[in-house]
Amino acid sequence: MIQVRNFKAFYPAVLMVLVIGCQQPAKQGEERVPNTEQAAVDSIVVENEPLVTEIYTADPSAHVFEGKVYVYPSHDYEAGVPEDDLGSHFDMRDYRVLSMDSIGGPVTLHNVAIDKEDVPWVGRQMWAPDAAEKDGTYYLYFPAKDKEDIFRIGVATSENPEGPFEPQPEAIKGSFSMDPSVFKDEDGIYYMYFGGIWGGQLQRWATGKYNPADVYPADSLPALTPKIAKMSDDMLEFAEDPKDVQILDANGDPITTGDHDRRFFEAAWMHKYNGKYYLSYSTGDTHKIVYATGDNPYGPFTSQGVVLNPVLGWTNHHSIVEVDGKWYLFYHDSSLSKGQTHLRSVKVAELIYDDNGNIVPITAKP
Ligand code: FUB
Repeated sequence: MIQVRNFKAFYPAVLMVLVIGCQQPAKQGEERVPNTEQAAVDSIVVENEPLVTEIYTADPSAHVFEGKVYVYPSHDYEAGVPEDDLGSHFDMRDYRVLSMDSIGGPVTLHNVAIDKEDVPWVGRQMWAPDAAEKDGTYYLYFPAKDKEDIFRIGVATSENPEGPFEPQPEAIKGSFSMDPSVFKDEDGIYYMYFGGIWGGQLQRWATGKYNPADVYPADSLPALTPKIAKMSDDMLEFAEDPKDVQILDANGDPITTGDHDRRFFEAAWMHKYNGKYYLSYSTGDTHKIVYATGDNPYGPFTSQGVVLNPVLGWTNHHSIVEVDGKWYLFYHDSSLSKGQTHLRSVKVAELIYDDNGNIVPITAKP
């Protein structure tokens, strides 16, 4: 384990600015270009350092376990796989956990928590993970393509939050697509949210069965949604068939496929603030993290606004966690790799709510 002295700058909310710019969403098949000049609304501007610089890290899922902050990121590295529209260049092979006693304090980069060679069913691409704790056992949930190149979600267990984790021999039965995040509600029930379109393959499951053709609903029709499933008591399986999580506009109509500024792309995260359920997610080709609120874990959720404007790099991915009475947004950008989309670094900023429970959007400078 390496003690990291880094994480010197942490400049939370200071400036309200208007960032001006506009960009058309990329169509599938178009080149994915790093993006920093997107339309943005009034936002808090932050500028933070990567939590660690020894390795590239991305897709941070943050939790407080045993009084410390643990971050479960993807471990980006240069695998040498050519870039394509399905994200083949994100060819990660293991996970490393980060931890810190407090936000802004020294960050520990732990040893490899699990490697793809340890997981019999995994073929390639260990993407965005999450973790949960129940009765003293830690569960690492991770997506990867199986030997048939179909994304599944696996689970591995440990007595320690940082691992090493022992994988289940097979992926979670009935799992598909990627970006799992596990939310524990106040009644002690755990739910997994998951899914992602394009390279995440969610569109291939629209009929309930795998269809390798990438077909999407027409632009005017309801967009594909994230999925939710209650977890079994032993946390190793789904306790129910995954269900659609509906995201509605202010009129109560489903967000449509053509609404690239608000439709679900990937990276669903759930948190609860003042009794309300906040579903946040990435809009993919418009590069934002947005959120929608609801009254229960299943939704429906009503679209509200932006959490995080586009960062340097193509992907935008986050988690939201309360630490010592303050709320924080963990996110990533490609500043350390000077804009390489698949080599990202995890950062953290304070998250502010207004008096009505609206999240004040953040603009993160590289
Ligand atoms: O890191 C690989 C993929 O990129 C994640 O699973 C997505 O959320 C995006 O960040």
